[in-house]
This record gives sequence, C-alpha cells and structure tokens, in this order.
Amino acid sequence: MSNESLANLLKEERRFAPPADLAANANVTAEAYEQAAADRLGFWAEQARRLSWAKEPTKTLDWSNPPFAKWFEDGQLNVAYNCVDRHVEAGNGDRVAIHFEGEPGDSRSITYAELKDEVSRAANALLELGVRKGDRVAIYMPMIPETAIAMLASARIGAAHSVVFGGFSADALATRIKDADAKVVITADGGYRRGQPSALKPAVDDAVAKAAGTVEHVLVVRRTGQDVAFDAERDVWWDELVGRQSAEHTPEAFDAEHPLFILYTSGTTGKPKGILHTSGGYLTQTAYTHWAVFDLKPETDVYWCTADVGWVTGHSYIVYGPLANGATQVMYEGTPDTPHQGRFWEIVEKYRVSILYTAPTAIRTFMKWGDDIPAQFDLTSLRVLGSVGEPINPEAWVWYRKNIGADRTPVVDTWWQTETGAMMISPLPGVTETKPGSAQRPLPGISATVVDDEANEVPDGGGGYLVLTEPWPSMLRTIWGDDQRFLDTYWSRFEGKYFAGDGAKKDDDGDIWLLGRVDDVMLVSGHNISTTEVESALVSHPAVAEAAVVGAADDTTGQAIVAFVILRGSAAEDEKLVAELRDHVGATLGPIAKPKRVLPVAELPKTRSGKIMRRLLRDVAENRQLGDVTTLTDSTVMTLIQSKLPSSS
Ligand code: 6R9
Repeated sequence: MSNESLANLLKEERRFAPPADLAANANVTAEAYEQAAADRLGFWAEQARRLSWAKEPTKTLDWSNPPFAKWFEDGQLNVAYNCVDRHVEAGNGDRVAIHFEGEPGDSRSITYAELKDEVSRAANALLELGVRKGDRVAIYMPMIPETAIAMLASARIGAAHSVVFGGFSADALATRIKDADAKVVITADGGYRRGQPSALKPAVDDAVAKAAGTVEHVLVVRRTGQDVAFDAERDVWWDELVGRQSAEHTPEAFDAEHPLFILYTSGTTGKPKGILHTSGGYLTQTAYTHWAVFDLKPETDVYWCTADVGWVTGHSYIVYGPLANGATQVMYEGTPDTPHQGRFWEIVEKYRVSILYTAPTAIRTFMKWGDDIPAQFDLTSLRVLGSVGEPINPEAWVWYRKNIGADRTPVVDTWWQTETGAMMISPLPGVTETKPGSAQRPLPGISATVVDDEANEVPDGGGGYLVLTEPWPSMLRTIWGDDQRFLDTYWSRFEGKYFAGDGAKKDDDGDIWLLGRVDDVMLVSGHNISTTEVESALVSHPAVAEAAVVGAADDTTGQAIVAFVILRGSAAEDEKLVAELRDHVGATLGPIAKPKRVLPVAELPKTRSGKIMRRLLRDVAENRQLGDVTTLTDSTVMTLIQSKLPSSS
C-alpha cells in the first residue's frame, strides 16, 4: 500500500471535551493508561479480580506457544455464577437485570433473583436432555430474554453455545450445527419482526434434517403461539420442560480456558469461521470494557445495546459484560420503525435509558428519517452514547451527539471484532477529548498500531493496516477445529502480530482512524483511497443521508470511484445535485478523490448485522454477475440498484 495512501485526506477539526461532571465522577481516569503501560499483565491481573473465582488465578498469561494464548490458566470460575448468582448473594436480587420490550408492545422486567431461578431451571433442563460439560448447544432465537437465559444455562453447565442469528437460513444453520457438532438446538416457534410473527422452528426442522444425526433434542420456546410441526421424540416445549425443573442448581467451577462459546463469522471466501472464546479472559475484558467505556454505574444507569444477541456485540455487551457488572438493561425484540419511526426514542423515554450503544447504520437511518422524530421524545436521561460495527462518518457522529445526546453526551466509537471478543480501541468518556469519526486510542492494557506493507509502524500522519501487537484476555483462542486457518488468517500477514483486516491511519496526534476493510480500499491512479473517507465526505453534504463507495475497473485510472448515495428526505435527485456532490468530494478531500459517478439509490445492500456489502456494489459497477448474496438482508435491493445503471457503463 503506497504511503501517500489512505493519505490523510479527511481533515476533521471538531473536538469535544468530556463533560465536567462526568469527568469528575468517571470510573476511569487518565492514570489507567499509565498504570497499564507500566505493567500490562499486572493491569489485567487486577481487572480479573472484578470476577468471583472459585480458585483465584496465580498466572496471568502463558504466551509460550504463540499465537495460542492462555489467560488466567490456573484459575477456575463459573461464568453464569458471575453474571447472575453473585449479584443476588451481594443483596442485589431485586435489581432489574432485563427490561424486555417485545415488538408488539408486551413488556416484562426480570430481576437478578428471577434470572438466577430461570437460568438454574434451564441448566437443569439441559442436563435432563443429556447435555454435559464440553458439549455444544446451538441457539437460534428471536431477541427475547430466554435467549440470554439459554446462553447462561449452557455456560453454567460447561457446554459451549453457538448462537446463530435468527435471520439466517436453514442452510446456514445446518452448516453451523454440523461444524460445531451440536447436541441440542434451542429455538422458538417464532419471533416478531416488522409487526408480523416470523417463524423460526421450520428452519430448525429443515436444518436438523440436513445436519443428519448430530442433534438429539430441540427445545422450543413459545413466543408467537403460531402452529409448528412437532416431533414427539425429539422436540420439547421450553415451558413444559424448563417449567417443571428445580430452581436450585449448584454451579460447578471450570478452568479459565474452558470453552464458553463458538460464534461463526463469515469469511469472504470459504466456509464460515467458528471463532472460539473461552471463559476467564473473555469475561474479564468484557466486564472491564463495559464498565470503563460506558462509565457504568450499575446502581443508577439503565443501559441499552440495540444489537441482536446473534452477533458478537450481543454476546459481549448484552449478555456477558453487562450481566457480569450487575447492570440494568433494556432488551428490545424488534425493528426501529415498528410501529413508528420513533420507537427507539420512545423506549429511551420509557425506561430512562442513560447509556445507548448502537451502530452507524442505524444512526444514518435516523438521520434520513429526520431530526424532528427524536425531538418529540424526552431523551434527557442519556449520558453516554456508543457506536460499533463500521467506521462512523464524522457527520453521523455529530448528528448522534447533537440530536440524541443534546450536544452534551460523549460519543464513544468502539472498534473491535468477533475475534477480539471485546472492545479494543475507543475513547474513554471521562478522559478523552473526542474527535468525530475516530476510535482514537487503544484501551488501557491493549496494544494496537498501524503498519505499512513491510510491517513497519507508520509515523503519525501515516496510513496502512491495523495490527494488534500484544495478546489480550478476550482474544479468540482459535478457529473451531481449524488451527491452521487461525494461523493463516490472522497471524501470517505480519510476523508476530495480529492482522485485523482493517485499513487505518494515524493522525498527527497519533490517534487511530479506521478506514474500513482492506478489501474495500480503492486504487485510483496509483493512490490508495479509502472508501470510508469518500463516504464521509459525501455524508457531510446536507443532501446525503448515506453513501457507499467502490472502486470499479477503469481503463485510464486503474480504478474509478463510483458512489451510491441515499438522499435525505427533501433532496431532489437531478443532474445538478450529482455534479454538486462530485464537486463537494473534490473540494473536501482533493481532486483525486472526486467520484467518477454518483448514483442516487433508495437502499444499500447490507449484511444482517448492518454492514454495507461493497463487494456486491462492485459487481454492479463492473457489470458482473452478483457474487454470494446469502448474507444480504433483502435481495430485492440489488435489483433496484442494478436498474439504476445503464448497462453501457
Ligand atoms: C464488533 C463487530 C468487525 C469489523 C471490523 C471493522 C468493523 C467494527 C468498528 C468498525 C470502524 C468501528 N468495525 N467496529 N470499523 N470503527 N468502531 O462489529 O464485530 O461483526 O466481527 O465486525 O467491523 O471492519 O473488522 P464483527
């Protein structure tokens, strides 16, 4: 990658200091960076003491066989005990763990004491179904409390869970069941989605048949009450089986490195990778980061992460981090526009949510819907706003702070991956002077930097690849059943360093800006240009709500920049505007970054976790047949976009 590269095209000068009252009472101060820099392992050993260990670890890290790490190796703990029982034992049994808000408007609040009983019953139920320590349990569920309960029940008996997002097909579920060799599948009759009951059980029946032989039982939660086929030998209703179990279950302590879960992440090629996470290190880092980055005060905060539990964000920041910290949180089943576009803000108002964690794709959608929608609700309870999943464009960041956070709340842009298990690069709300669009600095105890093609660290102002240079407690331990692929994918590109697959740059202060997946970087007349920066320039124009940029093969420039844009409500789509947008990018980033074409579209192709699939747009821009569309949320989107392009291009 040439170094004028991911050049510092984007100049973002806005700065936001932490609010004085938040800084004065913050959980974490600037000292944490110094302390961790002076003694990184000592710092993590101290964080591990947030957990209740049945046997305290005496060793912190074994890195004698890199990159296969062992953290807190001789310690023993039960993850579910840490997330549930210990809060009850500490006298907080009456604290609400989960305020559940169903899409149709049903709601229920579950205290830690109730959660303890439910998790214990579910653990006893899994034992009755023959699940044992070391087995795998597949979970294919809507966003309901039983999903978290099922995960914790598996963890409690030492069985690893493999949660498969409820929007995935029967085929995708079958592949994952087979790869993990799951003994039991936990599912529901269905869930509510866009105002309709949406079935899940038929896909499980299909998948179990395809996975031939591994699954012994299917445990089915009644959520929608819709009719489902039922195999009397194999299937059991949750309310019947779990309902009749004892609420007493004594948690056994497992080794810190005992597998906690497998979560599949799609590779660009080949079969999905089963990312393996273990117990002690994972829980230490999710608990620490959730407490530090959101400045969590468990007695008073109401926390809400809008992700689906089927993604890593849901694992680490709905289930494990928040519950390990004894937080009170909101869990919402449905979509942000059901039954109206103010649903999220209505929920914030109803529960007095103080910490909100969501994704750039959602924020850009809210921008498109208009400022007047959140303005109708009381959002004064909010005090920290988080973002995750994609680079957040500075304009979307500023919109979020201003329209949701009343220009008062810090915005923390948290960079991490399924593989990292927990947050790695993020501002701290009581410490960092934030910069819109930048994740800024590795968290205390984390070592990350940006390197060039030859693995040399780039100077401030330089661009290249994001790498992690030291092991961290919640790192993936391997790819399930495929150590070689683990080595090849993450550890072979740069000797001794973890290759994240993201482009990044350092600004003049040494702060890190994420520039998207390296596969998405464009090469225009010999210059590496990041899709993220061009997209951010487009989104900074008042007519643009969302943008996706790709490099399409071009005879003269190698690649030419093609931009797909979603216009804000009132903007008229005409040639004049298109010319204006091209000029706007040229003026913001320089002539080299000026898109050759700008195409207004109604929707962009996204994965089910909300990430833009630029690969498909590249296929369109280069007039190719579309590649794999199985992870696309809505396949009709591509037909609409293709119809926009004259086939002569
Ligand atoms: C947590 C999660 C990981 C990829 C990652 C990067 C992108 C996530 C980001 C971000 C810029 C952020 N990503 N957070 N890019 N800024 N704050 O999303 O995990 O689904 O495995 O995706 O998401 O490209 O490499 P996962």
